[in-house]
Amino acid sequence: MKKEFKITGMHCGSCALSIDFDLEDLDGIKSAKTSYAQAKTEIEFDQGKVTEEMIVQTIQKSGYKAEFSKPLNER
Ligand SMILES: [Cu+2]
Repeated sequence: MKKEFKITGMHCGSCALSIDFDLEDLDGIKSAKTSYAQAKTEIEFDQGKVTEEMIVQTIQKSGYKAEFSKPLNER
C-alpha cells in the first residue's frame, strides 16, 4: 500500500534524501519519496512487514517529526 506522511523539521533537500535512505533500509518498504519542498513523504510499503508506527518512528529517529496522512490511490 502507498501512504503519504507529513514531515516537519526538514531544512534542506539533503534532509529529504537522508529520510529516504533510512526508510528504504527498513524491511517492507518498497519505496520512499520524500519531498523537502512539500514537507511530505510518499511511502510504498508492505503492511505485513512494516507498520505505520514503525515508519513514523524511523523518521523520528532520523531527527524529524512525522504524522500520519492520507492513503494514496494505487496504480
Ligand atoms: Cu537538511
